[in-house]
Amino acid sequence: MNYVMSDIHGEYKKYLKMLEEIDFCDEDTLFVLGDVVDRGAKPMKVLQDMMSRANVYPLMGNHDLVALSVLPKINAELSKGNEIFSNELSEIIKVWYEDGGLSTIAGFCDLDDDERADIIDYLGEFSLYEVVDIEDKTFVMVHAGLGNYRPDKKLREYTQDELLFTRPEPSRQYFDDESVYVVMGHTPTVFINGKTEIYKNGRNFFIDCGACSPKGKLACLCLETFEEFYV
Ligand SMILES: [Mn+2]
Repeated sequence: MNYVMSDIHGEYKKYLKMLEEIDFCDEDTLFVLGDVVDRGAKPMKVLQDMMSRANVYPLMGNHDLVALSVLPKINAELSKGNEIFSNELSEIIKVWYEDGGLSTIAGFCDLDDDERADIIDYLGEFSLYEVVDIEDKTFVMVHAGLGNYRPDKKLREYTQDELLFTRPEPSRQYFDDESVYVVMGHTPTVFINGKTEIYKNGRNFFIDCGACSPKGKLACLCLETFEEFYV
């Protein structure tokens, strides 16, 4: 089976519980639609688990993109034995802190040299979108949506900003072909319809159910059956 989760945001316990809930096995595939890091307590543990599994495909979220740009700078200071707050990095780190970066930075600083290098390499492998054909349907998966959508625009022509930071109109349908579905995270469903459940509108699925908020849930969608799972 093919499964999709999004916006895990460091919620390691919920992530592991969800893998149990869906009986995730080597024959299955899991797509993680970005924002693995920040906010929740253990983003490094989530990343390390994901990278240990060949059947987990990571997609980039806006928070992961920040991590990929800043962690190499922090790593360079740590490798030299320097304090990370005692140089020009401190201003960048402060901005990231204010957007939930504390657990990512703290967890990263606790890792050894090899583990830090692995995290940076892994973040560098995150793709901007994935397309998968399942039976008679095609699923386009992307963290935030297809910003500035045009029917004739190829997926590879979208910018990082358009794919990772956009807030799409939920009812906006993409692609004339009615077998093409779009699965997105980034915009918590509670902001769309007030519910912490997967929000479906036509051929759009919004699956960020706010795993890192007190009343939120981690959601998982099975692409074969459209079955929904929550922890
Ligand atoms: Mn996001």
